[in-house]
Amino acid sequence: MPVHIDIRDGVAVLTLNRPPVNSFDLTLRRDLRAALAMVMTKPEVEAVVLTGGTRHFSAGADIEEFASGTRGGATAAPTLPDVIIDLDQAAKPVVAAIAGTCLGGGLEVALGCHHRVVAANATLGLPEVKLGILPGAGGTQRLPRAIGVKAALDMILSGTPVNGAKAAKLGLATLSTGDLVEDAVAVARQAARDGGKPRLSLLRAELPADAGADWFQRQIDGLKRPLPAPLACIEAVRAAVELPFSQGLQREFNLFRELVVTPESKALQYAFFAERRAARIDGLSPDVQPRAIERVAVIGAGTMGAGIATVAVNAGLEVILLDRDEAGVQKGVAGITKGYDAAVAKGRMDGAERDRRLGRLHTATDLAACAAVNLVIEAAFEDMGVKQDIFRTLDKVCGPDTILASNTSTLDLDAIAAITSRPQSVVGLHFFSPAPVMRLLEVVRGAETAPEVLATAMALSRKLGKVGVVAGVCNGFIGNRMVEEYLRQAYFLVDEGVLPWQVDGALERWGMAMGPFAMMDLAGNDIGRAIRAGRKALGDERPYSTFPDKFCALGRFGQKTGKGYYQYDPASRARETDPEVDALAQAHAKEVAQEFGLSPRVIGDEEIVARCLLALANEGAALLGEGIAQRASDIDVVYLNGYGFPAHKGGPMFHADSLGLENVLRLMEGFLEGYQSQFWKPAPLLWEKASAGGRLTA
Ligand code: TC6
Repeated sequence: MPVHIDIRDGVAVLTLNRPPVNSFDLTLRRDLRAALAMVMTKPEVEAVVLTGGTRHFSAGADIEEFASGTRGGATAAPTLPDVIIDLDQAAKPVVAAIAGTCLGGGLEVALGCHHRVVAANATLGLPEVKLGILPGAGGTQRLPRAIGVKAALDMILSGTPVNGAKAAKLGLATLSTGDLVEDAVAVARQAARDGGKPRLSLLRAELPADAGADWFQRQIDGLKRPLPAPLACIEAVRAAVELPFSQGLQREFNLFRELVVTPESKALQYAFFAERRAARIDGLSPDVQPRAIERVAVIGAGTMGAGIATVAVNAGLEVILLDRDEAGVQKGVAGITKGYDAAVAKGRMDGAERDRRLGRLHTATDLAACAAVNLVIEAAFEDMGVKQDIFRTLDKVCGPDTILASNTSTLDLDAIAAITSRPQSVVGLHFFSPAPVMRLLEVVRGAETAPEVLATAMALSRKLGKVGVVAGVCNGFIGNRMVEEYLRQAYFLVDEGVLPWQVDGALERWGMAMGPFAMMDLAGNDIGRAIRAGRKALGDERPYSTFPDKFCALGRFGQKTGKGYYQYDPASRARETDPEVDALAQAHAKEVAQEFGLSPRVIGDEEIVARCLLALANEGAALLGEGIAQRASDIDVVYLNGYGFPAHKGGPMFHADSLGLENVLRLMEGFLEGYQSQFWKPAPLLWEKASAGGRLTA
């Protein structure tokens, strides 16, 4: 039964039971409405408690319904606002008992109840803005009435949840100190006796007197990006202040209906499911179980190794950090400790927790220390010889069940695996820098990687709080192989006279977190040079702009040298354009124009964006055709979580689909008439899908 009813001494306890997360699909909405109506008619019931079990009170509206329009969609009656009005207007008090996640429509249901009792570790929030919508079931009307307009708008615009203890502090709920449901039953009985607190719908939402008449306008002006959802959130909260409750509610639902079909919301809904799909390994038998990982060794205590060790320690694992000598190891440990100290100083962690985490961090300088761990992650220098030496030794010293992983970003994992007697136990774990911050983890499946090892790596990525994406072996795997084509176009644009900051500006205005030149300044231009040299050494003779190498020769490696394609303020690291770079780029473009006989032309934002983004999608289609990526949506997950692609555009593959693949081909044909036209050869899969009127992400 989606709603379980238990009547205890005059209080009906309704338990939502719609696995996996109690999302309010049409069935649950109907069932809750019916259960509520039924208990209201029972004379022996004087009050109601609504709960959802320990893991999920509710994850909100069923996103699948509005993504696919299935099962009648979110607007099929009874809608969630209809059910919440039933709760709000119930003749007997209704108390929400909240444990686990209480998100979106789940919190809106709780706000429709007359009182809320919450477990300290519950998670309450209105994350709708992250799906390009707004809380459309009364959240923008009731939350300001519960905790004040400013705090409410903060929660609604950020989408960031709070825990139960914080919710109690905000006045959103009463903290349970014992058994949650028993506490809620006690509150319900009391409310039946004294009428309880007034319903939120009867209160007013008011701004503090000192907020100023233009407060809402200032919130709009302060938005990082004026996307439809945050704008509508502000408008709906404004309606809560300015309109009677029922009119505010109507305004909110109308805005919800408009938002749920916007391209931004469609892209964000797609991204939500894409991330969950990425966790699935195609063709893996359900009998394959991941191994338990409790002890990990990380080889290499540089920035990457120390970052990976931090991630593993944070996830509760015992970690041995290794480097060639004690000085190297201690440098890594000092960096990790500094990070924790900063967290303590900022009040994000207490000292005891820091000490517990550091207590899980051990060090060694001899690979023999890896003998008894479940997993070794090698994060040594990016050189095949160095890595093969390490794996040869690991093969000898590690127990037979130890999984051997490499963090290589470009090298051939199969060649590393082949040096061992257990290639089936070798897998790639490609973390992105800085490892504690970046969510993406490419899990590289070698030719011999055993299904159980792959499943373990994917389960580990979840435990580490990362989004794992399976990739096959090729130079650069998914993310970096595609980024090479993106960068190639960016440099070709400079060849044709576009300045680096103009390329970045166009892509950043489009939505990329950082343009390609700023990105290379962050990653290190010398790293880019080494990657290009590595590809050349592997026989890649395709033309490449000479601009980045000329640029590197000047020692302008990027942020780490204070100068790259921009100049950087040493203290704040703020970037500024540099006239020297403009002069270099212009001189370079002049040389290219002479060499290739190019006539000067103006290249605008539209062409810059199209060339860079379609280069990504085309290479993505090639990867998909070669089976390097399991599905197009996995490629989008890589770009959304590792390369600053704007979530509201869905990812490079979704973007190509949004343009229409026929249009994509037409654009590419147009580029065929331009400079370095050989790079506009559409991937076979792109042709295939476009001619069939299909999509890459279908
Ligand atoms: C809203 O409420 C609007 C209201 C206004 C209406 C008018 N719907 O993430 P997991 C599925 S908007 C449908 O792997 P976790 C998920 O796809 C909503 N399905 O688990 C997956 O399915 P699979 C606002 C959902 O423990 C399975 O459940 N709410 C929904 O790591 C397990 O999910 C949110 O934005 C849903 N709402 O994390 C919350 N939620 O197994 C969205 C989950 O077939 N949800 N599924 O792949 C979450 O943030 C997380 O799922 C979680 C659980 C924290 C609830």
